[in-house]
Amino acid sequence: MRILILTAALAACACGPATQASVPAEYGYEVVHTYPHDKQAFTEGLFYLDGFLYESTGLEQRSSVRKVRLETGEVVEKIDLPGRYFGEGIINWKDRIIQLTYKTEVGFVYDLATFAVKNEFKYPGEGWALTQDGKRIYMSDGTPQIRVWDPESLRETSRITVSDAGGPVKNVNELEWVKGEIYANIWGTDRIARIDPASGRVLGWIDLAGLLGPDDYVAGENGTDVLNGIAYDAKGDRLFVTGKRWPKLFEIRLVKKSNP
Ligand SMILES: [Ca+2]
Repeated sequence: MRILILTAALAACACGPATQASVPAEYGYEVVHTYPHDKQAFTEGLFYLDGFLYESTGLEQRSSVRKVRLETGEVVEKIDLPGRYFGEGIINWKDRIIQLTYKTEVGFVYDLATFAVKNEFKYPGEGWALTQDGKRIYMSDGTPQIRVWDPESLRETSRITVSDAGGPVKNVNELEWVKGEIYANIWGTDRIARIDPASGRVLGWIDLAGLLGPDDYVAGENGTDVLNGIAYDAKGDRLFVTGKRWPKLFEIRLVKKSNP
């Protein structure tokens, strides 16, 4: 019997290397380009499409959806939300833009070309961010859960729980689908999680500390706020990040940190 137990214990030890392999990789960054960003824009949603950035801004009385020229920051299309709404994540689907609001449980659908409001829809709970993979829409609500939606009906079909070795990851915010992974800003931090959409497991952490330099920070209630906003140009393989009321938007390249 003792031999049997020993054999079982040895077999259990074989799990060691597999556990080690599941430790998320750590990434830093290099800045490839710096672009202007509206320092009044309280960025809540961001995506890239055909040469332009589409951005949603938050705060009551201040919320909008904008189409922005990447190189200059020029706003070429804009719609303001009714003052009671706090705009949150946006994403394109076919000829539409879909937008969440923070606590009002109402989403808006706009015409991608004209920004005309096409319709509204409802969902329960808070709305934080949206992205899509060409088949499904992914929606964050500030919890470790990412909701999976059917893009036509905007109905929930399943959920993903984001976790790493420390357990569920809270404050999952702005999302971006990047080469088969979901990238997510973790609210209130300088970190982006690279998430496996199948398991919810964090595959890697991107550390963006120091991206916005101290000279670009404005202190105070209406000053510079947190990192938020990820957009990916799949054709050009370009990754863009910015933050709430940041004067700059950055194209970055990830740099894997060496293992400790
Ligand atoms: Ca995004």
